[in-house]
Amino acid sequence: VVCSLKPAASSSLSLAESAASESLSRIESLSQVSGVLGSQWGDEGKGKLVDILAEHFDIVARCQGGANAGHTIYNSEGKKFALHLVPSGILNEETLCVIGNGVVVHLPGLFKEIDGLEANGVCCKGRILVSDRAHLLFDFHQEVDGLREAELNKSFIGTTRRGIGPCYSSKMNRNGIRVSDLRHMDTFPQKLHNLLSDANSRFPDFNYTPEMLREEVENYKRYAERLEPFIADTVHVMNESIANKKKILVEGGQATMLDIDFGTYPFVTSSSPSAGGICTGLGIAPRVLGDLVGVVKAYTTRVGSGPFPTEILGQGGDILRFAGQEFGTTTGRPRRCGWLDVVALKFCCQINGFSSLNLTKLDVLSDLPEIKLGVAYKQDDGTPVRSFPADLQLLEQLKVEYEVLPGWQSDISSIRNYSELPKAARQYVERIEELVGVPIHYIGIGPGRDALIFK
Ligand code: 2SA
Ligand code: GDP
Ligand code: MG
Repeated sequence: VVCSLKPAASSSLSLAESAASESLSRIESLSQVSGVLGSQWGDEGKGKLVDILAEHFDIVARCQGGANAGHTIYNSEGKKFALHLVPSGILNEETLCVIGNGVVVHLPGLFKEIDGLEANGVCCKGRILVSDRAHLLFDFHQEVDGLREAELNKSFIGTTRRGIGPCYSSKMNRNGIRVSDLRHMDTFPQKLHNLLSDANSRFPDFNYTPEMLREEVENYKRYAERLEPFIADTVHVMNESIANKKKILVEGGQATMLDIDFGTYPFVTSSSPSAGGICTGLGIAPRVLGDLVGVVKAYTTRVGSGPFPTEILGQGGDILRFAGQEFGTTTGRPRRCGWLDVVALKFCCQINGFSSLNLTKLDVLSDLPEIKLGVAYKQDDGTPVRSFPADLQLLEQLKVEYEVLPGWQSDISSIRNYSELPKAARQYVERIEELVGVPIHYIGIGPGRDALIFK
């Protein structure tokens, strides 16, 4: 089913036409305010689904994270775009893209991204709003990110070094600088001086000089001018849009297992990529939230350090990494690979209350003779672990129980109807649904815009 097909007018519909009409009505029935969230450790393919759904929404909004995110999408001509701060609705020219108050914004990075999009024929003018409440992420936050990682030595987190943790720390310390502060260039230098002095007193290798402040203030005078047309009270915009019956799609960055509260702390990011982050990161009420689609890869990947119970070490992991091209979209780092972890996925479904799932990259498993599903955790002495544990020591030691399912060993990348998938592929999909208790409505069988099966 090619998602962009419009419903056929004829009363005697072919199989392909009726499937297309069903898929369109499935997208159109998504709630007025819907969300697409990562349900593992990130890179599930959230960007692709958001790009496909964007055509049916007025606004696509980011609510958390920053340029640590890497969302890869392809336009209808197959041209590749890697987005970091700009929401994945940008390729659909009718969509307004909102960068909400919960996002941390590195302005030089944002401008570079916009310039890159414009150079590739994507018009951004008047289509991107940046919240006046969003915090500014400075170059020095990125430097501090690197210094913190170096200090942690062997127990480093494996951050993207995009300054995310240090910027959210400034926000929580209550000396952060917000987009609205750019409108007061008289007080801006003092605020920046306070932040830089803080870093200077904390890190011996951070060399703060008056010249550094002068240069950065000059840079920000220019950035402030360029940003002015993008700045908006996005809380007002979002709530007015909801009152005016506009359709809003929230695009999550990272994923629940990297959530500052629910993830494998401290090996997490510094924001709330789960459902709660939507309300705090956009200023909209919980009761307006409708459908939330959890995006889940048909196997698991993780980039950076931290526990990964179903990880496949050695050659097995390499096979998945190369078949799935599992390298960081932002940093190019090789991603760790493993089997689908149903215990973690159930935990994630509980926290977010997903109405449906998008199972992605099913095509990547096509060559495997058999596929494993991690279905339960046990302690060394055989005691079952009931839910995803907080205790990292326990997580590192537990044993995973697997179910082994047959592979299908055939190319599924050109299939567009669920019923045409090989029986073993359908069995895999349906076993996941059964174990997790959430329906899989979308199945990814390739990176392209049309490579989506509606179930
Ligand atoms: P950070 O930079 O402070 O948010 O890092 C903390 C942890 O969060 C992980 N993290 C990610 N994991 C997967 N994908 C992410 N985005 C990029 C991508 C990553 C890349 O799309 O591939 O290119 O390397 C992302 N962003 C943050 C990170 O690995 C740390 O474990
Ligand atoms: P995100 O951060 O969740 O948006 O995901 P990323 O863009 O970081 O990583 C997902 C990668 O998988 C990207 O390169 C996508 O183009 C690709 N992708 C998404 N869905 C599919 C799929 O169903 N099959 C295959 N083979 N690739 C996919
Ligand atoms: Mg990514």
